[in-house]
Amino acid sequence: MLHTKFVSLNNLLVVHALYQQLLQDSKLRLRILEDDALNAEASPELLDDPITPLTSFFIRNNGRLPDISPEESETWVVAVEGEVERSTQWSVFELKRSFEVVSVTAVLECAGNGRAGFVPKTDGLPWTNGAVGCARWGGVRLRDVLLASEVKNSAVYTGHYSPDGEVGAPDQLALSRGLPIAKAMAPETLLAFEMNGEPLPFLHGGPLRIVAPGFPGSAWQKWLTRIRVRDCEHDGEKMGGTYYRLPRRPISPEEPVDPTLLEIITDMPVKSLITSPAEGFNLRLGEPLRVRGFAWSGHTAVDSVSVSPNGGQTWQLAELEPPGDQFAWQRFTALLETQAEGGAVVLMARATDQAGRMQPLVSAAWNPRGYCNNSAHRVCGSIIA
Ligand SMILES: Nc1nc2c(c(=O)[nH]1)N[C@H]1C(S)=C(S)[C@@H](COP(=O)(O)O)O[C@H]1N2
Ligand SMILES: [Mo]
Repeated sequence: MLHTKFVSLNNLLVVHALYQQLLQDSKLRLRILEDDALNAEASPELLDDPITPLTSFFIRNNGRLPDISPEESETWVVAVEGEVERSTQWSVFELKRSFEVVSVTAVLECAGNGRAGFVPKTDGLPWTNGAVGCARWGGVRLRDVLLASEVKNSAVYTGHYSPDGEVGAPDQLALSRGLPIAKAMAPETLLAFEMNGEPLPFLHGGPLRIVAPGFPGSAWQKWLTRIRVRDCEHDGEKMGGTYYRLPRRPISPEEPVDPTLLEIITDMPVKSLITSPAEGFNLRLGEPLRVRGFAWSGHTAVDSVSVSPNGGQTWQLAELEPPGDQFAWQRFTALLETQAEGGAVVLMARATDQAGRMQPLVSAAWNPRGYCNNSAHRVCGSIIA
C-alpha cells in the first residue's frame, strides 16, 4: 500500500516537472492542477484583457498530449466522411485557399469551470474560476466545408476525432465529441487554425481545432483529423453516461443518477468574473473601490451586471459595455463606496442575460460531474483604517 502511494507520488512529481517545463516562458503563471493530463488555469487577475493573451489562456486535456512532429504539423489533413455525397480531405493550406477565412471573438469555457465550488464534491478536476478565456479565433466555417462535401439531409450530428489517447491507455481515444448538425452549420462554428492572430498553438489544438462559440469547451475538439457526419447523435468517447450532461430537473446528490434525465450541454450559462481588484487586495479607508471584470452567457448577450461591496447585502448596477461580437465577453466596471470603517470586504458580481437568466448567489444546481457552476464570483480584501 505504502509502496503504491510512493510510486504514484513520485510519478506525479515527474509529471508535474515535465508540465512546468512545457509551460515555461509561455504559460508560467498558470496554476497546474494535479493530474496525469496537462490541465492548468489562470487566476482571475490574469484575465483582465478583452482578448485573453495566450500566456494566460487555460489548458484542458482529457488525456495525454498527442505526439505531433513538425512534419506532421505542416502536412496536417482533416477528412470529412459519413453522411456526405463526397468524402473529402483538406490540408490546412487547402482550407485557406478554398474557403473564406473569417474570425470570431468568442469565450471558451470548460464546462467544469467552477466545479470546486460544489458541495458535496463531485468527480472531475477542481477548477476554480480560471478555466475560461476570450480569444480571437481565425479559420474557415465548418458549414462551408460540409457544403463542399455535399452533406446529406440525413445528417443529424457530427463526430470529431483526434489522436490524443487516455493516460495509461494510449490506444484509447481521450475524447471524441461532436455537434448537433444545426450548430455544425451555424455561421460562427469554425475549423480554426489561428488564435489571437497567431498560428493556433499546439497546446490549444494546433494545427486545427473546432471552435463552437456558446457551447462548452468539450465541444471545441483539438488536433482535429476527421469529421464523421452521423445520422444519429455521436457516440464517441465521453459523449455518453454523465459526461458533459446536466439533469433536466434539479436532483439531489443522494439520488441514483437516472441517465434519461441527463441532457448534453449545448449552451453555457450566464456568468461574470471580477478581474480587478485581485483576491487579497488592500485599500486605504476612504479610497474608492474600482471594480472591473467580464460577463458572458452562451449564445445570449448580457443585459446587466450588479456589484456588491458587502457580500451581497447591497447591490449597485455596474457600467456594462454594450454587446459587440455575439460570443465575446462584455466588460463591466463599477466605482463602489465602501464601509466607513476598516475591515474585511467581500466583493461580489452578478450578471443577468438578455433572456432574463441571473447567476445564482451561492451555488448552481448540483449535478453528478459538477458542470456549469455559475454562482456569483467573490473576491475578498481589506480596508486599512
Ligand atoms: N482532442 C481533444 N480536444 C479537446 C479536449 C481533449 O482532451 N482532447 N478537451 C476539451 C475540453 S474539455 C476543453 S474545456 C477545451 C479546452 O481547450 P484549451 O486547452 O485550448 O483551453 O478543449 C476541448 N478539446
Ligand atoms: Mo472542458
